[in-house]
Amino acid sequence: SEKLRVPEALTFDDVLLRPKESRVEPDEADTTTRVSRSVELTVPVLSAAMDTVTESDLAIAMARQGGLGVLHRNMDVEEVAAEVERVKRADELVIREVVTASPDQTVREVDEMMEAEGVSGAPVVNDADEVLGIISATDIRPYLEVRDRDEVREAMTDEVITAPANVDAREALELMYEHKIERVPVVDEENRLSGLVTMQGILQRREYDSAARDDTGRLRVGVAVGPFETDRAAAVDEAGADVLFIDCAHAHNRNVIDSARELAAGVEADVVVGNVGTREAAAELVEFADGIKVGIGPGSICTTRVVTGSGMPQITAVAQVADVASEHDIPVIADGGIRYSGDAIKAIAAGADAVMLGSYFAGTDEAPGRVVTMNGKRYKQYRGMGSVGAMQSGDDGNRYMKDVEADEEFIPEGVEAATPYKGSVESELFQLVGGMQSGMGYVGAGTIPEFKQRAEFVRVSSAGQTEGHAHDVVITDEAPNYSPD
Ligand code: RVP
Repeated sequence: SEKLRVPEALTFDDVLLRPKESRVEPDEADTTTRVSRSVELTVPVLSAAMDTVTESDLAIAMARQGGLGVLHRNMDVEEVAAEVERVKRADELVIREVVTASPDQTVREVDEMMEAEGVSGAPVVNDADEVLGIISATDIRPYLEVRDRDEVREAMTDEVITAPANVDAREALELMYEHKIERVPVVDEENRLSGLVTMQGILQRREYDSAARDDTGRLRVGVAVGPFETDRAAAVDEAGADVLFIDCAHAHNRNVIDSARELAAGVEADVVVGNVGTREAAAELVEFADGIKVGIGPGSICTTRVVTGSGMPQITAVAQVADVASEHDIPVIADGGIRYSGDAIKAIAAGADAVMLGSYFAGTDEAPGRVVTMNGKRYKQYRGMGSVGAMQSGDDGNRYMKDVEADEEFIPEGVEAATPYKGSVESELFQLVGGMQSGMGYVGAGTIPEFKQRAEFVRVSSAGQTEGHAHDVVITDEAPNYSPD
């Protein structure tokens, strides 16, 4: 029967990268990529928009390391807008929420205030927010013993060095060196306080020299939005989100596409649409999306394929979508099913520009939720967004259910689980990206575009698959990038 003439579809374990002549040392391999039309990353890795994975803490850590966190949508609109702002503010050169003193406070009061706020200096402003001076712990110290009821105006430095709103890091540092100061208030034309630049802040930013930053130097952040959630989209766009991820388990759906197209036209941020897993779906999305996300059922906590009988093995899905997307110069993100760095680089070989991972990050310190111990091992909770728990705690518009009330019975497509506790995102990303760079080295490619060109797959049998894992040995020490289960 025609019905039984079926095409083959492959996933990670079905293929390996064919080694090729190389002049590339792994640590020289450049992983710079694009996740959407105008957003570039130095690290081609995103953390999943799931309520046990990405909130602002993880998003901040991801962006500092050069990747991108995508905030989940199991929180209400105000909450997620505040989360976006937290990420955007985290590494800002100019601090906007400044602790200030008033001239007629006593020295003692200001000392206590600075202690409580965890700062060691404060601009002194009047009721109109005009900067009158600046006071630091050093200014206060001599007063505290004998004259702690003196007013701030006595103790402050009144010849204060300020900077204009458009100051950059270099100029701020120049001012600090020249005047031997550690903080510079930022003022408008009328000398009203609009922010503060600190030496500590500048040095901290320097530590993250490959961070994902927007044009004004703030960290980048992605946000998941339901295809029909116009209000959420508008709110997070307004809050400064860099990329919106229009999130649907099956985006190749007429209503979803129509709504996503409209939503994309109304926002300033780039818009990535997904998930899809076929050429035909990609052909629809390239018309309006700034990026396409691929994955129908590969996720570790996902039961879509078992429950619905539908899906597409991930290497084939990525390759098919990338065939179409690359013709339109639209980035592709491979989402789900990645367990090892080798899987991640295979996804890129298949045509993806970046990868998204859930379980890999769910066990880190920066992911929400606490560490639990079972049988002497440490874990963190990790659950599918289409699991019973996530759908019950989510608001409406969850990507795995349509028009379902919270207390209604529904058909889950995910499970609730636990994943081994892992430590910091920084060390997890170091292993992941390092392994990907080594993969680029085996293929002899120095950049992601070159790698996509050069990479070729070979097909692996199940014997070859067994051979590839540690075998016929008992592992005695855990490797930081490999666990056999
Ligand atoms: P993984 O990295 O294999 O844990 O997969 C994470 C991905 O799984 C998510 O980015 C999302 O696309 C998908 N997901 C999330 N929830 C569910 C579900 O409940 N079925 N699937």
